[in-house]
Amino acid sequence: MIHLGGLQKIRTIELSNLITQKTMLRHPLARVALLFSGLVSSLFIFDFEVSSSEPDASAQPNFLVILCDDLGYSDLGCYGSEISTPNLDALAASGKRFSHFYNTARCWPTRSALLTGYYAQQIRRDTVPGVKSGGQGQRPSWAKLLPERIAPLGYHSYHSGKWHVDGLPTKNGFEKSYSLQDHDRHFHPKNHTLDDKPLPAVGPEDSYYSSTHIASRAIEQLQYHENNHQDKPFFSFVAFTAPHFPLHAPKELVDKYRPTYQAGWNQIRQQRWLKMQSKGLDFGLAHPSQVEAEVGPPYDFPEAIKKLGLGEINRPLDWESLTTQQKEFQADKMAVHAGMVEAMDTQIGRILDHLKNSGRWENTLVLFLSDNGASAEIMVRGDGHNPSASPGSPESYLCLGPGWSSVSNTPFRRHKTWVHEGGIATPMIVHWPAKIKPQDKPISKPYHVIDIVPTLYGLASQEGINANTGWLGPDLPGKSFAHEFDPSEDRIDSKAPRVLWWQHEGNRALRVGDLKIVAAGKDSTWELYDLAKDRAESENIAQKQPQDLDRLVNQWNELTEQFRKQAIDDSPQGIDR
Ligand SMILES: [Ca+2]
Repeated sequence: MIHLGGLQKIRTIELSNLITQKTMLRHPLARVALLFSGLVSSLFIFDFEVSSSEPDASAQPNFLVILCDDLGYSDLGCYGSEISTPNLDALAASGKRFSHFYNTARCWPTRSALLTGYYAQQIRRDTVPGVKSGGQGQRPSWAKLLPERIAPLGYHSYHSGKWHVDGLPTKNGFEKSYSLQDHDRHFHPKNHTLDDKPLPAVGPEDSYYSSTHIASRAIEQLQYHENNHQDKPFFSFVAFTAPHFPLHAPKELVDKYRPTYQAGWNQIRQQRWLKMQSKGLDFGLAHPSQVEAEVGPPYDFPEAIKKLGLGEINRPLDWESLTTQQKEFQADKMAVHAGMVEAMDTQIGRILDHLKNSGRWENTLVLFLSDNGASAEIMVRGDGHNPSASPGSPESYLCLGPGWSSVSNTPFRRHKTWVHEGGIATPMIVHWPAKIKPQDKPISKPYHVIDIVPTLYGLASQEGINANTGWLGPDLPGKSFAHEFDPSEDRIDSKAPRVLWWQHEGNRALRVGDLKIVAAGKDSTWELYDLAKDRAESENIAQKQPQDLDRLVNQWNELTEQFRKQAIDDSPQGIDR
């Protein structure tokens, strides 16, 4: 049940979500909260009806969620890239793109948020001071993953690729899992599991490539589903490890892209920006963000720079100031990155073909997104780096670095781990022939990976999350974006601004409507931007609008404290619901 604390929270913090989220409106106490708040007209009362009918299995959609790793905002053709991504471009052309979709800036917090519907700090999957949390944190018992939530609704769930969530996939609702746990080898992984049992290490003679194998396993699982649960819907979670470092790609693709990137990062970034604008992604900006030449990788590994040789450079300096050796080395790195993205797109095409051939195409909702922005990191791990090895080959260990990640994140500021737009903005494609009408213009309302659980659960249950759902734990901070699929659907939208919160390694942000406060690093001061006209985060208006700054900072502090309290509470009975 909701006690007073829960009610207070709904009224003060979650109000914007509450007004738009039918699921919460169905709770009788949420109704009372709204009626007393005086902020809703009587029209909303039509949303209050509770349906108790069982879901109609024939109408329940299948879900294919494709999450990739460290892909930048503009790395797909349909988001402005020169990289060939025909399968994802076609998906976007017959579906929709989101222009303001967000992740959490890092691998593991995004995965836990995507699969639970909570901010990672609420469930101890990103650092909370004084609490055992972060990459090694264990979720509270109430923070279940989506597969366990939708199993009672008839769904069978499958996982293929990166995991990076606490616990094992098959102990968390996934019926089948291929888990690639070796994050240092795209060609010959040493650690990977099938249904959580170790597989033999892949030998050098094997033709294994991560994206190919992840797709093959996903297809195998879908085939298993057809053979064993044909009348039931599925949730397939395909988590590619591309294009995360080390930059490894099939040689023919690296060779294909090598000439392209001789042009250098200044020119490619400008080309992308021009193409983005032609694709409805201009954000009202006159220019992309200024590349911050002094901002390098988030972590220093000076020994790695030495191992990589004189071609490596850890600052995004003007391309023309680079030596010939640096230009060649850097251009090759981007060629491998592009090869990884194209190879992943090809493998996504195989999975989509399987859906078409198995009759699941019409009623499968496909989501594609990235777990964080492109990375400025530079390091050498795994089997090390052989300077004489061909770039992108198994003996090489290369990272994108800040020069090219500034291109991948065009037109935004900063990179993976930061919560400026470059770290947290992701391309997001949705496709569902049965329900989604193709739309050229991107959906520009802000959404976040915390919104995926409310969306998918709502579609699976055909009702949403309500008092009868039996969920333990705090109210979900996210809201469904399913109404965006069909703009003709009657819907009264909230006038209240959307509130989104971030924190990662001292980097902090809060977006309220179009205003965003952001700070880089634990002790740094807050900056304030109006994203409606300055999504490049170029003009800090903190001094011009001190009241807005104070209001947002207070709100960030309140939410942070609320999430900290939730993170320490393991007992379902101690939680508001
Ligand atoms: Ca990542």
